[in-house]
Formats: sequence, C-alpha cells, structure tokens
Amino acid sequence: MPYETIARHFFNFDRWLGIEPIGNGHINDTYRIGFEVEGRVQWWLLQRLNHHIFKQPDVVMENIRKVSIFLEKQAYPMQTTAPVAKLSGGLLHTDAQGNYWRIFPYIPDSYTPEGLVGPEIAFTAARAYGAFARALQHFPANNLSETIPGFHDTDRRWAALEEVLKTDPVGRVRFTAQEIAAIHEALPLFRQISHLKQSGALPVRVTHNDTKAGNVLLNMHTHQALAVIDLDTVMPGAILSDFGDMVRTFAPTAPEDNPEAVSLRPDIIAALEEGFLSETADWLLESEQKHLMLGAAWITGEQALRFLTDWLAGDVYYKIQYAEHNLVRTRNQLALFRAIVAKYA
Ligand code: GN1
Ligand code: MG
Repeated sequence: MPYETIARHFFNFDRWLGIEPIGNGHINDTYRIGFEVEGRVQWWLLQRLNHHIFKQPDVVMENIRKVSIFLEKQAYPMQTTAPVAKLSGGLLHTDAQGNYWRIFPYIPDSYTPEGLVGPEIAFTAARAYGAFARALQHFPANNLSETIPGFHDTDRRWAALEEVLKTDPVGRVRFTAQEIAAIHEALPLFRQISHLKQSGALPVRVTHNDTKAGNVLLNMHTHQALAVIDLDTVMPGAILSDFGDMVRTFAPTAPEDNPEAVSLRPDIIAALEEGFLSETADWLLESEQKHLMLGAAWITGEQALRFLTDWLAGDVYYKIQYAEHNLVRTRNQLALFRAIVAKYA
C-alpha cells in the first residue's frame, strides 16, 4: 500500500486504517489518513505538494515551519498546524515518482465555510484572517522566501497573458475574444494597485495570500474559528489581497465556477469588513483600510486574469474537471469583478 508506506516514513504505528480524499484545492492533493497506535486511533492530514507549481518544496516547508513557530509564540487565538517531521528528520518525503509528501495535524470536528454562509460566519472567518495578520505583524518579511515568485504581482501576470496571447499554444485565442476584451477593463485598476504599492500606501507585510473561504476551519458545533490553514503562500505581500480574496469567495451568490450569473451579497461584505477590521483597525494604515474594497476588485480581476491565462495556455496550472472549466471560471470571475467595481471600487 503506497500511502501506508509514505505514512510510515513519518510515524510508527500498528495498524493502517485507510485514507480518504478531503478538501477541494486546485493545486495539491489532500487526504485524511488513519492508523492505530497501541489500540488508539489517530487521524492526520497527508498532502501531496504540487512541485510543478511550488518549484522549491523545501523552501515552502521552511516558510511554513518559521511561521508556525512564530505564531505559537504569539497571543494567537487559534490552533497552529506545524508540519510533522519524518522519523529520519526533514519535513518532506519524496517517493519513487518524484512526488513530495507531507503531513499536518488533522483538526477534528471542523468544516470550511464554503457556500452561502451567513453574516455571522463571514464575520468569524474574517476576524480569524485578521487575527492571523495581526499575529504576523512583526514577523520580519525578509525572513520568508517567495514560494511562488510574483504571486500577486499583477503586472507580471498581465505580461504572462500578453505572452500567451502572442503564442496562442492551443489555438483558443480566436474563440475567446469577449473574455480577452473584458479583462482589459481591469487594466486601469491593476495599474492603480501597482501605483499604490510603489507609493508606500500599501506597505509590504507578511500576508497569507490565499484567504479563501476554504482555508479557514470552523468548529462544527460552536462555529468558532479553529485554524487558518494552507500556509504555502504566506510571504511578503499587500494586505488588500487578503481582504480581497475573502470578498471574492464569501460574498458571491455562487461559487467561482458557477456558469450562471453571480451577484454580490452586501450584508456579507459588511460582515467581512467588520470582522477583519476588528483585528486590524488599530494597526493598519489608513490608506490600507480605506482601500479594502479596491482589494476585492483587484484580487477578483487578477483571478479572472489567471483563469483566462490558464485557459489560453491549455490548462497547465489549475486542476480542471471538464474541458471548458477554466473558461467558465474566467467568465464567472469577470462578472464578479464587474459587480464589485460597479458598486464599490
Ligand atoms: C488555488 O489550491 P487552492 O485551491 O488552495 C490558488 C489560489 C487561487 C485559488 C482559486 C498556489 O488555491 O491562488 O486563488 O486556487 N493557489 C495557488 O480557487 O495558485
Ligand atoms: Mg491554496
């Protein structure tokens, strides 16, 4: 059993109980595993780290290790999930196929608040991400590596789109004229963000960079926040993207790959702002606080740009479930971008 063999690099146990896939990430593969040690059942989270996307897996693990240790020393109101070391040392197991595996604590009785959650849950999740940002406020940004260079550097992502428009590797450009025209509407806003970054109005901070609804764990019974997970992209960034990704994933009436029209839920946006600011209003700059919704437009537009680029490149980055998945995602995010700009940005 290959999964059991992987797990045995991390733990000694008596009896393997099995494995099941969990979560719905677009990049890594995540499983819950179970085994027995001296008659006691243990559950852990096993994950295959996608090394085609995270090209330096050791650097990712080193970032996560540093951040987890730092958080554990703060007055941090949630659980941390530091990766487990192998019995022989090191945080990654490489299998014969060259895949990278790691293990994290599994947090029982938890769920991620995806779907049409109400304002109380949105508030709780945003407060959790706010508490995460607060706890890392004094973490020296230059101690972290960029696990994906230029992750939220939208100028760089725009250049990648231009490149794929030129090379058109799978001949999709001519069927995508509407979406390509639509993404150009976002260009002035992307420029505005670059300008705010350069001017110092958006200082470099240690940010999570993937604060979607699926990356906060809540208690199944009390609905309190248990943990902020998926620290693969914790690195220097701008706080607006962390707020923006919450709006992008909590506020719409449908998920990011829904082919029908999406609209925004204003009560959720208000709750996200309230929750996030309850942990950040006393230390974020005014120029950051007043641009939070600009962050929502930015990160939604950037997500549209990323899905569109991947569609035109031939689906080389995001996992897809059907042929036009990335195109459907692009249209959804473009519609959401327009809705945010029309009302807020
Ligand atoms: C990816 O793998 P997952 O689902 O946590 C992506 C995010 C996107 C998100 C869109 C490393 O996150 O940046 O916002 O898909 N992660 C990476 O759902 O690119
Ligand atoms: Mg992620």
